[in-house]
Amino acid sequence: MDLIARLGLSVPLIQAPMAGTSTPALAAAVSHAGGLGSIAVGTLSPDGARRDIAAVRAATGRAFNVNLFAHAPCEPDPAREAAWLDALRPAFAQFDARPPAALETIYPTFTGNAEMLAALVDTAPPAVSFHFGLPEPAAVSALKAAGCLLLASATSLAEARLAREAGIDAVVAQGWEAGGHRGVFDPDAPDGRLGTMALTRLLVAQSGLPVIAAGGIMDGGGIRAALDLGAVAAQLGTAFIACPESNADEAYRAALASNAAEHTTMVHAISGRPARCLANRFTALAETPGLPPVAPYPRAYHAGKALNAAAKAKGEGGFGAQWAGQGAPLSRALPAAELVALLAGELAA
Ligand code: FMN
Repeated sequence: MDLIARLGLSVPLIQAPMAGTSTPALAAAVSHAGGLGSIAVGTLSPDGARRDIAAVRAATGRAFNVNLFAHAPCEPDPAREAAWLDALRPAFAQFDARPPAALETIYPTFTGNAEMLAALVDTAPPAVSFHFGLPEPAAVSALKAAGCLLLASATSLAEARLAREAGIDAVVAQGWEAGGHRGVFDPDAPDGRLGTMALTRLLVAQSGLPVIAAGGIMDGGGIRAALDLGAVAAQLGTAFIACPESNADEAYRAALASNAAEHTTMVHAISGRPARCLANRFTALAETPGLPPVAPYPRAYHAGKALNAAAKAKGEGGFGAQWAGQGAPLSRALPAAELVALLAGELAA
């Protein structure tokens, strides 16, 4: 299957779905410029997903991607969560605030989510991608019958093989360098931490699926390197955060544009799953010795978002989920269409 031809792309480039940061306007601008724009609906309700899909469609007639979280359903763990909230109490107190009394599952997984599946089948986006795991067989069949091309993140050969067995059409090889949440299917299993180069090559050779390379790719030279490794396209997230069409707040943009971009770190404490973030006050807090185990994903994120809101209310932006990959210092703050044109030009040079 020629993924690029099927999606009608003129640049072998996917703007990564970025929950909380990507927007319909960003996705539409990227798609309109010849790449594949993505929206992330994993944190939205089915109605929110329908609204965002309609917004992309209203802005461009070109193909786009809709991303979902397919993690294992979250089991509340009251004792562990109470200890975690207690450990965060002093951080909240710095901003005259208190942690939430109890954690909530702030968004459900796509797994078993019949209403979200119905929203996707009804709207039939050209591409649908999954992070943190794979959809159930019935969802794969329904989405394929609706004409959707299916993509899934894989951080290892084992995950890529599972994607192939599940009927996924192409795999996003997410290297250790990548910004945002690691797509590992089981966050409690050992993580081989493969870098983008080794993982892309491995999946090209052995997964049996077309491979999209992701992690640390910031410019046309990086995209070309990914193609040289045998990838059919590159997926770039961090490169698009500084676009005016993104939802990144001022503190995030300022950090990305500063020397702070030279330091990213993998942090569990913000959401309950490992994610690569600009080193900031939250990641420093996460390294405090003697912290109890972090509450499970996404329940920990309820507290993480509350702490950021409390800090922001007092003018401190350093507790944000400032996800970014290792290529962050190469970020360029350009409108998305200009950035895609620049990337295409660099790739062709
Ligand atoms: N991947 C997803 O599949 N779904 C998401 O919602 C998602 N959110 C992200 C948010 C941000 C701000 C970033 C930087 C990445 C996110 N990712 C998400 C990971 C990307 O799909 C991709 O793996 C990553 O951006 C590639 O690395 P790079 O950021 O170095 O380009």
